[in-house]
Amino acid sequence: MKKLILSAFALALAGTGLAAEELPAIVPIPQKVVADGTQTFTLTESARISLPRADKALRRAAEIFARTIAREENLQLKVVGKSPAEIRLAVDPSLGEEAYRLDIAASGIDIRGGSPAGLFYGLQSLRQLLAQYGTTLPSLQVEDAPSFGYRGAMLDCGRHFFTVDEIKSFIDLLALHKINRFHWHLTEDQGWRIEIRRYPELTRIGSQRAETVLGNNSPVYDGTPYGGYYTQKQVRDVVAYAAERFIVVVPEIEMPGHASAALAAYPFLGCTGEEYKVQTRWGVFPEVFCAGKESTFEFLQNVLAEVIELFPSEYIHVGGDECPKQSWKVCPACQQRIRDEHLKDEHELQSYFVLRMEKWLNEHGRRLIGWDEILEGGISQSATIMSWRGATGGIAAARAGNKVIMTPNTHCYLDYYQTEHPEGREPWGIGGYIPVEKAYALDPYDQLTDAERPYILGVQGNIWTEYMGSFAHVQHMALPRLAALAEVGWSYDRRDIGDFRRRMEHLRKIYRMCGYRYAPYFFETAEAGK
Ligand code: TNX
Repeated sequence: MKKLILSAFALALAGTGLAAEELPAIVPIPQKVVADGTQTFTLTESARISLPRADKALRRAAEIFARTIAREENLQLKVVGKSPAEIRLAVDPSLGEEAYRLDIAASGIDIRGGSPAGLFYGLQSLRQLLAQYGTTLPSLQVEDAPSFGYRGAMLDCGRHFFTVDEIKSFIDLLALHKINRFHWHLTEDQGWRIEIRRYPELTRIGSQRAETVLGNNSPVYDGTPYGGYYTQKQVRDVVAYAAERFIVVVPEIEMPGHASAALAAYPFLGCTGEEYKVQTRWGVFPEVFCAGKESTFEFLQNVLAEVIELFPSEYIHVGGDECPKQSWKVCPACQQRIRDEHLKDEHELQSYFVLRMEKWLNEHGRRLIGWDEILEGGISQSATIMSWRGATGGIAAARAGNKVIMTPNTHCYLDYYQTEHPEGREPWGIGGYIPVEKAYALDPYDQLTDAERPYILGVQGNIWTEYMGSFAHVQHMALPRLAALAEVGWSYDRRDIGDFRRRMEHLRKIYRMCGYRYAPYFFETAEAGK
């Protein structure tokens, strides 16, 4: 039997003139939608988009929208300087920075944004309405603004390399979901992926591995060399592409752990200076940057100096996770550093390491983000924590007055399986089980008091790619769970899984039109429940 599940949100709209199945279906759910459905407006082939002023960012946003709509709706919208036009854009500074209002009436479509970013989000909502209704839209009004300022997604390009075109496609996918941060994980044990001019061996040697282990660290290897990296020109291109979609690229340069590839390129960076290799298996490795020698800090600061030239992001991620301390324990230079700096142990040595990097970043006008391990041994007040080992680190950091991005592996790890019995059904994953419903249920404020809440900047989904050799696989893992996390970040206090299901049926049309390889499981459970 077909059962229609209506949320409180949908019920509130049900009396407004549109049948339940015709209610607007925007993901993430807007703050407020009023759909009277008494009138319609039809976008025709000759429709125009007008701009309030000669704003370059806005013009680009309108052009990107027009190009998207040409592909998805087969309409050739024209971007014109000013009215008359059918789609009218305006900046309204009385609205919040990322907020927008969308008004569809018989006389046309008006979108006001608090900034060009807000307008871009209004256009994304219009794009979704066009996919839902086609070119004849019902009259409606949307008022919308995000819950969190940081809505992120991380892609690990260290374990597997993705081309610039694939990265751009990933950015498109984030833009569709109103995600505004792309955390680009660029260095790993298995590959260094960003050109650093001063240190050419990082990419000549560090971006290549001899082969790759098969399966989940089986004894067998594929025997095939693997590698790739982004030139600085390509990085600039990606950063600009993201900026046009109001996405800030947050680069991650891992230290002091996950450093095998850097050490393979420049062995003096390790404690023993012995021969290191770019890893061909997955896991955590004892080859880490030496925290004793000054030359390590000099090297990393020179690397970051190039990184901050490439990335305008206020935040720079320096990793800090999973750094085994065994080499520091037996390294004379590291032990000397512990004595000289009156540190208690190797954990405090890691803090010393991170604090030094933070000081350097701050002096250069940037802020540091690190994984929650950087809490061990003490951190400065100004560091931002990415909480991944559950929410525990994030909660402790918020209580200590540090800013936090919630990305707990209980809800945000998109490399985990999406079904309970994945064998023979899902492509290879790392393990675990995070269905869409689980990601959707993330509460970034869990256990926090009202006073502690402001320390939570937002949420992020993480795509670690040990087991994802292709971009199709990345999409399969990202979608539709990224939509669930986007709704946590944008619509924290107005979520409803039943209504999310209804709306996802429409967003799925865009996934299909864009050729995204989304996972089908969430949609299958909905069908089975009917
Ligand atoms: C932990 S999350 C890691 C990654 C792995 C991931 C696999 C984090 C900061 N470190 O290096 O790829 O688990 O799920």
